[in-house]
Amino acid sequence: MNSTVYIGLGANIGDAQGSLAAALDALHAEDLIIEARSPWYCSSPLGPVKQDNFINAVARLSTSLAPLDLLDCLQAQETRQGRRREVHWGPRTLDLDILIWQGISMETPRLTIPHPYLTQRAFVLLPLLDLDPNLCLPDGHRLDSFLDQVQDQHLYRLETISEPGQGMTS
Ligand code: A4P
Ligand code: MG
Repeated sequence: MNSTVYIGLGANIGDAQGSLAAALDALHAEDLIIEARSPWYCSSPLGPVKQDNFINAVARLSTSLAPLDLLDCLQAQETRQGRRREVHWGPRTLDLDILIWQGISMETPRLTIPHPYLTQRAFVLLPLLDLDPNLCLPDGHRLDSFLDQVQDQHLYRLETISEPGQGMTS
């Protein structure tokens, strides 16, 4: 049976939007279907590292993979697209994070779901809500209840919300 999963995409080196679109195209496969992508957002860098603005987006997937297998798949794609893990929270060509896995909460050394910083980041909350305005965490909390605490974070949407049938990945 397939699971519904939301992943976050981010990049701030080179053609960031092109890299994120290329990653979604490459990930789309028999055991991993990209169902929808949020609009692209431009966001100020969050965290202690001084770096360029990011392009961020979120995608909804349907997959038959197990959580750690999906993480392997995302990390392999990051590596294929030139990701180097040099500075924690530093600049990157491609970052793919698992944000929400419907019905699953887990905390292991390699993987925490929901993503531990999800509720503190406007650049994931807003695109998640674009895709599914009533989305909740596995514990039942509505995502829109966290918007107040990220109001001071700077980001803007780069496009209007896609109509069904429009290209998802480019
Ligand atoms: N890991 C644990 N849980 C997860 C999960 N749910 N999804 C582990 C993905 N990975 C998860 O990640 C480090 C390790 O986290 C992985 O090996 C995996 O086993 P990483 O991608 O190698 O390193 P990182 O990205 O530097 O660390 P992290 O903690 O993933 O950072 P974040 O959370 O991705 O934050 N500002 C803006 N505006 N936009 C951004 O996209 N991103 C970051 C990085 C900082 N500031 C930003 C943005
Ligand atoms: Mg990451």
